[in-house]
Amino acid sequence: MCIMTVFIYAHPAVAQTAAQAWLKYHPLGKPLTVPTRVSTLGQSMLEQTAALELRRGLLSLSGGAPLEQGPNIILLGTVQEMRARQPKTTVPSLGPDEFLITARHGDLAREIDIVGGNDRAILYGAFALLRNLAQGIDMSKADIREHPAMPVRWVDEWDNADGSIERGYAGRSIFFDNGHVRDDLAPVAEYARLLASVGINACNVNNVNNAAVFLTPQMLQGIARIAEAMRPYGVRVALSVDIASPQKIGGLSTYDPLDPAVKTWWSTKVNEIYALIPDFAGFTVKADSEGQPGPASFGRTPADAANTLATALAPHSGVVLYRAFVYNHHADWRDPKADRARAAYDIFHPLDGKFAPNVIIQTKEGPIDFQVREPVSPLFGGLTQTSQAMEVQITQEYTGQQRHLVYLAPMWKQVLDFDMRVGGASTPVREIVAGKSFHRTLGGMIGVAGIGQQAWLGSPLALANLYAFGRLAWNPDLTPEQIADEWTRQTISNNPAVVRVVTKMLMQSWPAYESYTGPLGLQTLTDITGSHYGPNIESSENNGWGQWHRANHNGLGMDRTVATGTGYVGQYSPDVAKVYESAATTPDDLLLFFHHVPYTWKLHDGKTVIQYLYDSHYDGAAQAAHFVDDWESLKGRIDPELYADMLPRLQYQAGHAIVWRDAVTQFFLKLSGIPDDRGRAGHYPNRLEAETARLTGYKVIEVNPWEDASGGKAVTCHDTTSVVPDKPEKDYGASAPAPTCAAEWTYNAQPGRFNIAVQYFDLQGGVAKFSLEINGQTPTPDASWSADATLPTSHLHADNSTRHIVHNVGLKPGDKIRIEGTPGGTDPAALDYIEILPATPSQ
Ligand code: GCW
Repeated sequence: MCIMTVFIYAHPAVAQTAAQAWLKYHPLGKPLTVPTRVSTLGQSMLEQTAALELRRGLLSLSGGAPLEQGPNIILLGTVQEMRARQPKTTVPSLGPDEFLITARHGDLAREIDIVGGNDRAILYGAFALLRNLAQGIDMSKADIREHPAMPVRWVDEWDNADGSIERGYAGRSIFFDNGHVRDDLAPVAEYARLLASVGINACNVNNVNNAAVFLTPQMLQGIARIAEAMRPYGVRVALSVDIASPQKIGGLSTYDPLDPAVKTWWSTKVNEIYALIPDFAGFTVKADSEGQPGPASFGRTPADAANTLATALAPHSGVVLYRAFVYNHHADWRDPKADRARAAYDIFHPLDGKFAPNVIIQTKEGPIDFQVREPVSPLFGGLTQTSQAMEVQITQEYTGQQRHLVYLAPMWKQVLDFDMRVGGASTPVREIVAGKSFHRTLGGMIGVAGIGQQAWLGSPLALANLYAFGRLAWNPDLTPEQIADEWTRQTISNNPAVVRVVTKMLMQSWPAYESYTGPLGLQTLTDITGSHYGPNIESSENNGWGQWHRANHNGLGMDRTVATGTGYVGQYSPDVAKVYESAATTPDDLLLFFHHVPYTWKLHDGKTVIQYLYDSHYDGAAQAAHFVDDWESLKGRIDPELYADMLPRLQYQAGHAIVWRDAVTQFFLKLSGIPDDRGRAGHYPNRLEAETARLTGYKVIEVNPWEDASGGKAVTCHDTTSVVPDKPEKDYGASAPAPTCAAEWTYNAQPGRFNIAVQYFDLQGGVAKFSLEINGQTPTPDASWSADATLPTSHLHADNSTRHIVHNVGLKPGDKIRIEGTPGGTDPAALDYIEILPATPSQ
């Protein structure tokens, strides 16, 4: 018997740490319920990592009390090691990544055994013990046995070699810079800790677009260093590959996947990779999609391409994740039968059974593209002889880009629980992707993470999504509430009142976002050809991208039925298709995804579609405002830095939810001609529009799209009457002194104290300054502010329309309210309106 005890532990000095996420291990303020002496039975790297993690966590949870030296221990080992040590005790056989945590109480000593089916399982057991302790759970009688539901639990990064990140909202890459792998990979190791703590076992480090450069010898050397940094945490590295690599970087004249020279090129390349990275996980492929090259150029199928890669990887036990995200982005929008939603099933279903055993088809959760709500992709039910993985997006491309709080676990959970009814039997997606339904050995979940250098995901609460992704891939039976509760306890506080508030906010956030950005299955009504952030309702029409909602004067929604529409509904099993084929049985929240109906169509509760659109946008924006109140209720009960970091984000969201609300409701009011029966849409009685003010220097402009500004107009301080999309305006930077412009109104309503909301456009390219005066006086300290946020695009529209509130201002009839705007750089200090609201104290 050999009991190894490692005493040395040093904290690495890392700028970006896992403690910025949920691995905080706040002191519990009470004695720990487990021994704090940690020993390992074996010497493997992962077992040693497990011991280090435990010591580090226990030290911190106990508030720095020295770790015990006595007979009580936490003992770590594999099944074989435990059996050898304790021949008289039955140690059950465990599968890969499966662990056991058992407390035993001898006469003289207390012991917690963490037993793993493999080395990595010991690390997972260690993290599980710490997770429980950090939540204040008594572990003195621990008796836990867990195994992951699915073997493939990967995160994908869309990082480019230059260090930018496609659809990333947290700064630059932790992996790459300027065409190279970074020298300092300490943050990569910290990321691997985070991933391992929730059971994620591989990380694909590069973008699925423009991937060829990642297979060059120089880059692979760097990738090997990344693999080394992640290896101690059992996180294997994978790469996205460009199917044209044999031609682009290999010097061949073709990349036809069936060409013998191409096949040899891939085998040689794969051997080169494994010589550097023996535990390399595999390849991810985006081909024939959104401009990426693919097998179609040679008349070959995705199976031909996937199998060529799979053959090269098979001797090393590597896998191919071939993405089903293949569609024609030049579709004919005038063709009522054209339908992007059909593409994945149309292309991949006929290939079922033709893929090599180490190929996994990676399908986005819905048939379009990570919209705020979509039905489940029918392809999950359409591949019964092929391993499958479900791709979800942790980075919030279409769900508020981390500037809006949107906890996505409830959405993922609905997809996982959805029963595809294949063959008329119960086949929920979670069992299909786990490989259970159709007896596949591979399968799993992939989360597009988008982590960057700014505190991983930019906004602290957004990290609940990364956490939830790992937890659901490990155990899809967990509920989103449970996961939110766990995450909050580890990240913010164990105080039940705090946990209640934060969990409630998280749980309400996706429904809120859905209701102000795209209810009833309309998808996110955002700028489809641009940033995917603010509202731009017509941008999805009249182009080939296929995210159509077909709204016109008479009705809206896309007819995807078999009877009269695109036939998409027929891709589901008969049990599911029956529900979606008829508007009467389709759930309201997907109605407009499947059916084109008049605005006066009655939903299941009798409300018309148009009235629902109005109500949901007003309710959703009100909910976003409540998040601010909820957060304010935590003042003094949570870490002040976290409080101060999150508050302005939620205030911003509340303002931007109003921008969304007004854009969508104004738009549909005009298009349908049917008024809001509660009189709100298009009527803003407390609003003073900038275009109606007495203007000094400011010029009135038409905003494009018109619904992105109140009344379609704004004023800008630059000497222009139109704004060219995405072209910077005249630069007032260093050379010319910035002019100051002013808009002035005379107040003529009831006297009293009010909040004055100022709606302005915070454009990229400079920091404009604003100030508000009443009768020439600055009324409050918050009456001067800078437009210094980083929001998408330099085009003046809803992406950057922002609300600043000046609190508790006294007003009486005849008062002059004046806003002065000073452009900065290319930001023209543009204004939309001011709104006079009931007073609240400023925070
Ligand atoms: O929705 C689109 C994104 C692209 C992304 C693509 C994909 C990586 O807008 O940025 O490209 O999905 O999933 O391949």
